[in-house]
Amino acid sequence: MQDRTYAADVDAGESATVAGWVHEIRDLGGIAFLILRDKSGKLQIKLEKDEMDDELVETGLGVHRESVINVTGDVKEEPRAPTGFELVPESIEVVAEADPELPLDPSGKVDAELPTRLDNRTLDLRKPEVKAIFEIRAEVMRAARETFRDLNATEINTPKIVATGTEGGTELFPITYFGEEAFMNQSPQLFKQLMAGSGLETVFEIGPIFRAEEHNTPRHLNEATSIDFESAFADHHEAMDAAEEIVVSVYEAVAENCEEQLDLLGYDDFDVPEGDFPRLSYEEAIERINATGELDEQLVFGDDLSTEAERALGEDVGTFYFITGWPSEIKPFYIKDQDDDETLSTGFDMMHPRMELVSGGQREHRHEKLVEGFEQQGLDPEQFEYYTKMFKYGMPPHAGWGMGGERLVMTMLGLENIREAVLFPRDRQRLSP
Ligand code: ATP
Ligand code: AMO
Repeated sequence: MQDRTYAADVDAGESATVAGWVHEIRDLGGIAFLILRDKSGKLQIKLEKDEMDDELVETGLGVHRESVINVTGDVKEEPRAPTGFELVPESIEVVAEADPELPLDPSGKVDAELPTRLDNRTLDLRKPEVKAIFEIRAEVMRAARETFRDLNATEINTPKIVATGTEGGTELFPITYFGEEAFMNQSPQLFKQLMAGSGLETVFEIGPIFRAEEHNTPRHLNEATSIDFESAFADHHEAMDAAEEIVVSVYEAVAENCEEQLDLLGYDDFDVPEGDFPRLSYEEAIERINATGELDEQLVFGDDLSTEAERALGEDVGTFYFITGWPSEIKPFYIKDQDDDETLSTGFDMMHPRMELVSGGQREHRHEKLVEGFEQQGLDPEQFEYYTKMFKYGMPPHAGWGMGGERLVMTMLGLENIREAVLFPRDRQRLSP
């Protein structure tokens, strides 16, 4: 809109046209106030009944909350106004009238349950503290992209409709592709590896992954955003360094560029992790978990970590940390075994004290070993020929990881439910909006 001024940018002594939503109407008798809200904040519009044109006052007072209006008038300094300024209108145009019955109250005076909020995201994101989550999420993605550039990584986009799964057969969403069975991709895993072997060498992707997870938990989505990294000539130690760099740099960026949003979310001081996250071996990790006495049954080598186990260890460690050297048998075929001990893998996870954020590892780049791995995992190597064949034409050693974008935002902001970090979450109950 031409000549529009944001509420936060008005200056006393100027004429301005503002546009936004009617946040509140306060009729005090002789004087009334409309509070207009836009992307930048709020502005008080003063209606003086005896002194202003009747039609103007009527328009202003007749409008329902959350209607969209354009207002033109003079800006005055007014210490009693919430922002120190008020606008004395010459004209008020009702651009889009809102129903008097709203499914949720964007002024936040009446709390709404999460399902109601998710059904009405348009209204929900008129609340500054909800909008703040998504502004921070955008900053997280922006900062991650910038750090990837520093890591000399090229952004790629890989297909989301695929012929095979990679992360275990049961969690696939099947679709029909011109009469053929196909799936929604669970991970860019195989494609990013193929690109690590290409002239690009170091790549990243920020995109959707689809998991037909049966369980409905506060930290799983059926469609999530994965931040993926893959680099040629790198090992798992270097991959962990890169994951740490991304986490630290996005926290730094949020601390620096999202002060207002953090304020709205109630952060007086926002802690930026310092890096050098402890790297515990899997064996140390299960020993420490067992020592907490929090689990009913002691963990033994080969066990995966349950939610309770992750939580117990997270409380014990108290910061971000890595778990390295996972048993080979519980890591996927594409993860390389350790050179000196085939029972241990180069696979790692990066943990936030609340939950797992990242999985990664060095990859098996030797063609023969890779094909053996498929067979061991009960997968038919023929189906993956499009992938394995490229390992015959000069595949360098490479390593990488995938980081859950929503989990990163959720843990950063202390959100209780991962759905709060997604505009339109997909879960067992939710396919629209
Ligand atoms: P005033 O003489 O203080 O401008 P008024 O007599 O025109 O006010 P009232 O109905 O007495 O109008 O005001 C109602 C309330 O609104 C009072 O508490 C007053 O302090 C407050 N108020 C008046 N004008 C403003 C303004 N521009 N911004 C914020 N509050 C205001
Ligand atoms: P993994 O399956 O562990 O590894 O996924 C990597 C990270 O993605 C996030 N994540 C999820 N977040 C929300 N809802 C889900 N259903 C969900 N599933 C996964 C988690 C997890 O740590 N290909 C490997 C990565 C690699 O080795 O590069 C992979 O996908 O934060």
